[in-house]
Amino acid sequence: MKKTALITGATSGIGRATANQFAKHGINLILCGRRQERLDSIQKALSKETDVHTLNFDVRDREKTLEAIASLPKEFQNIDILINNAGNAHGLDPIQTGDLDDWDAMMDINVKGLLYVSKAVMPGMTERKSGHIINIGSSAGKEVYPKGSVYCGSKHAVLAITEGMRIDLNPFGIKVGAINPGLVETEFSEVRFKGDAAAKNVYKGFKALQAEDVADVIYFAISRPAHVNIADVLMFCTAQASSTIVKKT
Ligand code: NDP
Ligand code: 8X3
Repeated sequence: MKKTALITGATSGIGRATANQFAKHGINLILCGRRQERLDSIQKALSKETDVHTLNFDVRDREKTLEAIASLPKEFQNIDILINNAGNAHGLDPIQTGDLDDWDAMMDINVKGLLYVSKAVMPGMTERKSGHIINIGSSAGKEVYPKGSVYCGSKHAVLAITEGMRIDLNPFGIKVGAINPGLVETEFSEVRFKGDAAAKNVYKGFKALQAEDVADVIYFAISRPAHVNIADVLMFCTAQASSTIVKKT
């Protein structure tokens, strides 16, 4: 029987590449994001390969998140796979001059948004005693770099929540894991630097991970046999050794 996956942040980058990869393998898709035009065009493209439903909501909005997922038509209600991917960095500032709106955005989207979406999806999984949740963490969830304290804090929280989910959902046979990439060339830096030219330099002088590289690993994780759970993956491009060490030409 075809599986159904809900992917947050499916309008761009890692989420969109994951949607493409899942569609190729005939997985039914619930694609989430705030940019309706993109949701429509991705739905149009992927509907040739699988069944696609879109949900437009901001993961910061608790009520809208719960309502959107509760509104799913019957054929999309049994969610087998949840990819908690929506998120971004906002700003790159020392803690003493950090912007409060940036801090709110990172904590509200990366941490609380992930919790709200999970809250809506987990009851079906616990009832059916099956499911697979993958949280997109980051290398920033495993180490802290200068000017990244709040983004890194949000991703450390994602990893702690992932471990907690794996423990609490263990009696239900639900798989939980985290995929933690380093630098991935997506719209991430445009968002972090708010469209500033600095974004263009982030991936210059080396070959960063591409969204498709991360999507490959996500698909690998969800396609393992029932008894195998990929609990935690740290992946870098070859040029990157840590958050602060990148070999550039
Ligand atoms: P992109 O900016 O390309 O994609 C981010 C996605 O998140 C978009 O689809 C966006 O959709 C969605 N999103 C952002 N804010 C909200 C919100 N408030 N409500 C709903 N959806 C939202 O970045 P990436 O693909 O790189 O990022 C995806 C994940 O990967 C994030 O969690 C990020 O932290 C993580 N990551 C990224 C790395 C990188 O270097 N790029 C490395 C490690 C981890 P829309 O705007 O339509 O709502
Ligand atoms: C994204 C990777 O190093 O820009 O999570 O924080 S980094």
